[in-house]
This record gives sequence, C-alpha cells and structure tokens, in this order.
Amino acid sequence: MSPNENFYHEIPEDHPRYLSLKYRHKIIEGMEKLIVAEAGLIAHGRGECFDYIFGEKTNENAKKAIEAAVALLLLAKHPVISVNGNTAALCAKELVNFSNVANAQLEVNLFYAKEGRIEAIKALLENAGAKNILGIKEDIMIEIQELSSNRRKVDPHGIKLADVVFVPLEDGDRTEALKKLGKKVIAVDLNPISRTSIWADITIVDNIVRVLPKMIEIAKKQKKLKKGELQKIIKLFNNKKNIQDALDLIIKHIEKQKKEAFKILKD
Ligand code: PTJ
Repeated sequence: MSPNENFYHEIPEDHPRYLSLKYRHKIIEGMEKLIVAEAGLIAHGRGECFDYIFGEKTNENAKKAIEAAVALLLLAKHPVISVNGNTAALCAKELVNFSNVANAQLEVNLFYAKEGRIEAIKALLENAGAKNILGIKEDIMIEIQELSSNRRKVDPHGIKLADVVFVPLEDGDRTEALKKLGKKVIAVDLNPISRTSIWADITIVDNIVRVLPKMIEIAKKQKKLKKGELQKIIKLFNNKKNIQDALDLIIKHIEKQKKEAFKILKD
C-alpha cells in the first residue's frame, strides 16, 4: 500500500470536500502506478477549478449534451471510446460498463508515452472486466498523418475505422484532426472554451466522474427507442448553444458565489 492509499483511507466521509479529495487521491495513486501521467495531476486540478465554479453538479445543459452523445454513439456503426490515464484512474469500472451497454470499443490512446503506462492501464481495465482492449499492441498501431503528438498512433481496428469517437479529457489538437478525417467527436471537458470543446460535435461540459454513470443510465433507456427517435435527439441538439449556455452558467455561478462570499466578508 502506498503512503497515499493510507492517506486516502483516512479522509473522513463527513469531510466537506470528501468527494473532491477522494478523486484527487485516485489521481495521485494512478500516477504512482503509472496509469496517470505526471501532467495528469495538473489537468485534474484545472478540471477541479472549473467544476468548483459549476457547483460540482451536472446541470440541465450537460444532461442534454449527454442525451445527444449517447444517441450518437448508439447510432454509430463503429463507435470507439478513447481512454487516457486520468479517465482510466477515475472511472475504470464505468468505462467498461458503458462500453458494454453502448457496444463501443475501448481504445487506450495516450498523450504522454512512458514505458509501462499502456500495460498499467490495460491491467486496470481488465481488472474492471474489460475484454478486447484496443490500442495496446504497439506493433500493429498505425499513425494519423494529421497529428504529430503521441496520440497519432491509433489501432487499425479502432479509432482508424471509427465513425464516432468519444474523447473524455482531451488535450489540444486531436479533435480537430479526427474531424478532418471525417469522424464525429464527442468530448467531455469541464472547460467549455478549450480547443477540444470548441471543435467537438458534442461537448459535455461536466465532470467525467458524473458523466459516465449518467451515460450508462441513459444508454439503457435509449436502447429501447427507435432509430428515428434517436436521430431526433441528435437533430435537436446544438453544440454552439450548448457552449454558450455553459459559459452563461459560469457567469451566473460566479455572481451567486460572489454574493455568498460577500455575506461572510467584513469591510
Ligand atoms: O493520459 P494521457 O497521457 O493521455 O494524458 C491525459 C491528460 C489529461 C494529462 C492530457 O490529455 C492533457 O494534458 O490534457 P489537458 O490539455 O490538461 O486537458 C484536459 C482537459 O480536461 C482540461 O480542459 C480540463 O479542464 C479537463 N478536465 C480535467 N479533469 C476533468 C476534466 N474534464 C472533465 N472531467 C474531469 N474530471
């Protein structure tokens, strides 16, 4: 057991920041096990900051985006869930569960290449019940010419063939590259103005730890719908409005938190 695992178990459940601390320590433990890149800690901190501003809950706007995202994945011919270190460390079980419910393949795709990382993520996902994980056989990987980062390496049976790619917690330029290749991209990003958020077809502005359980729940319901009903959900979704609404929510929450802080602050 690592020192952090010890600390994690010591966080009292009635601590006002219990959940936040729990996920923070999952990320730290993930880094110690090579699952999470060192920079993943910083990425998580950025996410925490946005989540704090959003009130750490799934808003109506995000729910609509989740509905459209699930419908798009269910209608896809070849849907792929791209897995990075942070997402694996935070939600391995949910990734596997969602992959089964939505019939979408899991492909490990990392920005930071480091010996042992792919194997560590593979083991974590397999322990959570995953079978046939893609992106783990270095010798068969092919490269996307539109991309120069390590994410250019994709599985010929996965992202290369995919018509819809689900990319939780993504850095910079891959969404743009995937779009150029004619793929539909669904992003999960707490920052509504990141390049990924702006370029994606559907941007879920919410925390991945809340998004995946909700996606599982919705996929189970939507699987009972007809193709036309799923198409209608997608047609009614507008990502520009979605981003606009997310930004308006930030303004609203900051105003609200300003008022609350000023009730406590003295002159
Ligand atoms: O495991 P790797 O090597 O593939 O690397 C993964 C990270 C996340 C380190 C890499 O993709 C990266 O550096 O990403 P960025 O550029 O920091 O972007 C991550 C985005 O995810 C930021 O906009 C964060 O606000 C957002 N984010 C962080 N944590 C969460 C999140 N969004 C939703 N849920 C979170 N828990």
